[in-house]
Amino acid sequence: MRTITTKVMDCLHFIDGAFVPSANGRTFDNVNPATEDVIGTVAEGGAAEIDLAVKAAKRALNGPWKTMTANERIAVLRKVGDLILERKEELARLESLDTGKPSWLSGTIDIPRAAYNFHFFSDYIRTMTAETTQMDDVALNYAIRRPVGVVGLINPWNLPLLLLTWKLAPALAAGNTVVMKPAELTPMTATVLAEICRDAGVPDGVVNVVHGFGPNSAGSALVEHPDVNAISFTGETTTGKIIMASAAGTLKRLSYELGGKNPNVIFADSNLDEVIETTLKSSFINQGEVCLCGSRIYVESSAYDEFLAKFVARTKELKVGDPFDAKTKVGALISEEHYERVSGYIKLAQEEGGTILTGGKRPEGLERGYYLEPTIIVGLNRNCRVVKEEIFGPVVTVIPFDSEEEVLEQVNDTHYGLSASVWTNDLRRAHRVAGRIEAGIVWVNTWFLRDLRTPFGGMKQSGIGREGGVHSFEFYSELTNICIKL
Ligand code: NAD
Ligand code: 6OD
Repeated sequence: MRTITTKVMDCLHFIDGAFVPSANGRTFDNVNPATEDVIGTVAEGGAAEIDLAVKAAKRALNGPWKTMTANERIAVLRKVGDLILERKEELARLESLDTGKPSWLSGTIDIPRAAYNFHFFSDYIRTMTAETTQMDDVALNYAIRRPVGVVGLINPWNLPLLLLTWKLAPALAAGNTVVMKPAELTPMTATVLAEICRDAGVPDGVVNVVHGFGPNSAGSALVEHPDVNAISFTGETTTGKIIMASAAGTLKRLSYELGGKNPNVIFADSNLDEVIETTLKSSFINQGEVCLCGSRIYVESSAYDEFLAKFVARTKELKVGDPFDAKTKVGALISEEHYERVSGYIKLAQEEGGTILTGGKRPEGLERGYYLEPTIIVGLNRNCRVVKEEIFGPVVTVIPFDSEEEVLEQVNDTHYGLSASVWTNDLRRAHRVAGRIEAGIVWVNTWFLRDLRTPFGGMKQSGIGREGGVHSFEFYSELTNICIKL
């Protein structure tokens, strides 16, 4: 039984320009994962609230949002970005209270990037050109873009505002109206975002937020609603499969950013000190709760011992603890359930014959909160579940390899295909290996370096479609080709 000890905020739905409770008054608790305190209540939406929100979004498609000029829409979207920056400190605090991530991380990555998503996509509108095709002197074709309609945005808890705005900004830039279903574990910044959209001049009904759970709740009601034209979903691969089945009845357009089990491939000729500093981030930033984190680390045998010695030593130096301590590098995991799941994989690693070189347990002195030490495991092979399955926590496996062929075979032996990073100073090898890895994103000698114009997404069971730049507009718009006989 938890009690409210530090009230932060209660979260209501935002429907048709107003903050409202659920019709039946139901709420659920919002827990701070770093303290296990209840910090507020959240309105628990269901089919009724989704229906109200979708009706409002449908009406708004033909309201002032439709008649706004492109310049007016650009100004509104820029203003959303500006207001996110104006409220950066508050949003960073809320994001860390909701997720357990270090507040310096929210303040330097999550929130600025949320603002940039709006600035980027509002600027992008100006670069859009219509596709034209001329057929000798017989016909001229041109394709006009129009909004898809009402779009449902369903999000995970790991980068709540960053990922919500990564969808919302292009959806609005393309003229759609939206119903967002934030993750139930992280409702606060989405609620503030709704207020920011209103304050920036987004007309009523264009942006709606319905809180609640996934299955048999707000999430599934959004997916099944006949007046929702598209769903953009980021979350687990297994959830993606369920959503695809329930979206089939209304044949919805789907965009999927799903799970991963991303490899880092480190050749002996790379600059090991640089590799280690970046690998610390790609392994443990955000408690390893980033879909792009590299959790399978392959190191060329001749560099394996040196890499491991340095990597383990640097990992032991990472401070785990209070998200509001500026020295903290690893905060708390998102929930008790997730803590148990990740801990279960650490136990499994030992049963599968692995050796834990560092970490694997709750840090001493941190009895409350879902804290787990960054964990490095060796001695596992490609068939172990710990090497195959997404753990989504501060846990990595390190495996030696002897040849390019051998490592590529292991790297691609997975049903995931989100991202990878390759470390080498051999230019030809960099191109060769990067081109053969089955992943939507391959970084060479870096990690998580993002240019928002580039295609973002996964192959195999890590996703369907791409987001970013024109790719986002492809998803969030419908094309009509007009053919004129000359
Ligand atoms: P999740 O799939 O459990 O939940 C994601 C969202 O889907 C939540 O809002 C949830 O309420 C909703 N949902 C759950 N069941 C639903 C249903 N039946 N119908 C409709 N909505 C439903 O994922 P999570 O635990 O919140 O997030 C972690 C996962 O997200 C990891 O697998 C991670 O790799 C993935 N992820 C992927 C990316 C990417 O860009 N590829 C980015 C971030 C996270
Ligand atoms: O940087 C991005 O645009 C992005 N979508 C990051 C996703 C991270 C996953 O956890």
